[in-house]
Amino acid sequence: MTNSQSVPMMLQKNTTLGEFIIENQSEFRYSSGELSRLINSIRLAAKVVNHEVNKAGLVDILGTAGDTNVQGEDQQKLDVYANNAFIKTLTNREIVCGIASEEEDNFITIKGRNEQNDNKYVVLIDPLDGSSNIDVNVSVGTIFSIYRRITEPGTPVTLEDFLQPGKNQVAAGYIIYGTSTMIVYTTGHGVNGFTLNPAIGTYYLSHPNMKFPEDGKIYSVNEGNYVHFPQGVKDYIKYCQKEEGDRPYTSRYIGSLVSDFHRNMIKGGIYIYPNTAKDPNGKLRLLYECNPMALIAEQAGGKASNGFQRILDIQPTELHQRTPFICGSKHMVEKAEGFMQQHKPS
Ligand code: P6P
Repeated sequence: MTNSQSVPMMLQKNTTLGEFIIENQSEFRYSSGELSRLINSIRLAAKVVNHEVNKAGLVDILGTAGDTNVQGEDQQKLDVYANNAFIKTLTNREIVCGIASEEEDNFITIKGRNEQNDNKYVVLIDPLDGSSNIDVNVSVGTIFSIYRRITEPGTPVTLEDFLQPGKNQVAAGYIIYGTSTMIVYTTGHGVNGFTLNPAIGTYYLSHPNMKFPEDGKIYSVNEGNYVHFPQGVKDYIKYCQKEEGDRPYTSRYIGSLVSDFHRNMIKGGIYIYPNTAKDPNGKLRLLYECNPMALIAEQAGGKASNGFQRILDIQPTELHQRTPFICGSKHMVEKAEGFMQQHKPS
């Protein structure tokens, strides 16, 4: 039993998210309190969305909103609800100068009280990832990514503020609306997970200092697309399935990135969404899915690449650009990269 005196307050499991943010404020090099207020606003929005997600089956909020997003995907009503909830909450806190969302064609400029662009942070979100699972009651999630703006405060926010490589993120995290609702995030000093006590609406530090096991026995990939995968990915999948040593591995694929990632981070595993002939850059979006998950993975000792390049080093060129994504236990990602690099595209 760990003596509670030996564990810093900020990692004691009865710590609330609010106490943790205050305890960690001094760690953040821009410790002006704005990032803390920003994380707090995400915490509030997550509670609002959680309430709707958890009763989705009870009210007429299922089904599509009758519209499609910039990705050409049917917008689920909860997608729209979640998008609006996060935008509203982030707008009200006078901290953010711009928001980019999977559900918005272009970024949104947010002006401060004095109608100036004085706020320092931009936020990129996938408000409800895995939303195709909503109607079948499978876990979904929110993914967020936070940068300091590049342009001068007081000047209009520009696309340049959003098209930063993932290594520039000052914070990233996800909310998983599963059997319990959790917020998992990093500000560059490790990864911590907080579980919501719905009875009192408070998040408690339930998973301090989360670490990706270096090895694992779970691989997550949509094998329905196998015939369209690059040869290196096919070779890695066959490696996972071969009766040899600690293999075959177990195949687990929920169809919800946040859920597959979260399980793999706790148990050890690898998630792969490769490019195919139909989707030459894969399906997942670099800015508000892969970059935040890659930062969390690396902060927890894992790895994330496109098979050839570290995700966090990719210089974005478009807001909704996609990338092949391999992420998880360090040794598993390295093994998959080895197979892929035997068939490096010319
Ligand atoms: P497929 C959900 O739409 C998502 O972006 C991820 O959450 C998930 O892992 C993936 O796409 C599922 O895609 O093509 O396997 O259904």
